[in-house]
Amino acid sequence: MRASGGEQFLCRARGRLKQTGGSLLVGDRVIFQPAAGAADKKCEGIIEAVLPRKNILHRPPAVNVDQMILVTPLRDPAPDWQLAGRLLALAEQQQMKAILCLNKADLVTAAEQAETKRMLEAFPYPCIFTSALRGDGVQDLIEHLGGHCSIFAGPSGAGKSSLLNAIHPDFSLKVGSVSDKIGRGRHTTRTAELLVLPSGGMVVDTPGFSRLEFVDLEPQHLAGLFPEMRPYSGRCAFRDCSHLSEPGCAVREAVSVGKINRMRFEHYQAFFNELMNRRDQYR
Ligand SMILES: Nc1nc2c(ncn2[C@@H]2O[C@H](COP(=O)(O)OP(=O)(O)O)[C@@H](O)[C@H]2O)c(=O)[nH]1
Ligand SMILES: [Mg+2]
Ligand SMILES: [Zn+2]
Repeated sequence: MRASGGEQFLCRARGRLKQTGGSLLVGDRVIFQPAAGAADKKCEGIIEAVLPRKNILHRPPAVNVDQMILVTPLRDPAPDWQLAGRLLALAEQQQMKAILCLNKADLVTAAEQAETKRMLEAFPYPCIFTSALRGDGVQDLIEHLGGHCSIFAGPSGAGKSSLLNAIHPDFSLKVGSVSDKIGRGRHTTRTAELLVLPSGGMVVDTPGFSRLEFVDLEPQHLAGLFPEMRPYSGRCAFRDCSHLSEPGCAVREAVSVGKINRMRFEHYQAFFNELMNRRDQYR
């Protein structure tokens, strides 16, 4: 545990932590009592209570995260835009801010980068082109991290650990997706760790996600996770419009005139159908 002044304490819980059913996760805020007495016990403490959690992420578990840095490689591996869309919806569901970080900018030409920029017109999140290798965008990213607790998400091999090392070389995080894969079946640490930035803010590195499903989400609530749709979804002819095929749909109209990014709308359609199919399966 880290006190508000920054000193670290090794803590035990007093009995069972009833607020959280006994569990303690990365990012939890607690009230603890520094151990009294002997000087060698100076850095020990006892956790009295866990404060209410603002949000919770599963796989890897982390709580009280303010913002997601979604790292998507421009090449090697090719960008999985739908996975990016899924993670952004997940961030919205957990009331986290999100930033899209397009990494490995050194591997694409200026023309390819411009093409990606065009594709991201009317994208509702800040987009930063970065290169952990060359340093592009790293300063910009640091500025977005100040004062927040941010989780680095995105597929394995995207460059999350490399970017964190570029931001703060002392992190010395292990880089390389290939060795990650070899280590997976063995005793590799798969838990997330909260890292403190000298420039302010905290970050959580994650091993990456491959298959992610929406949890506790009904199809009719999906549009609420697309911030750019919110100004239009109340203006559709039907109050319960799914925005897929109904006449008089203000959302589709906004897509057709370029006010909503087309790729984002395609993600919405795909996720909506997925949620409907899943619901039908369990009927
Ligand atoms: N060319 C290039 N390679 C990168 C960049 N960032 C990461 N890599 C490489 O991509 C691989 C995966 O990086 P890593 O940080 O382990 O990805 P993670 O799984 O998302 O943490 C490693 O071989 C890195 O050296 C970058 O900006 N440019
Ligand atoms: Mg990594
Ligand atoms: Zn509609």
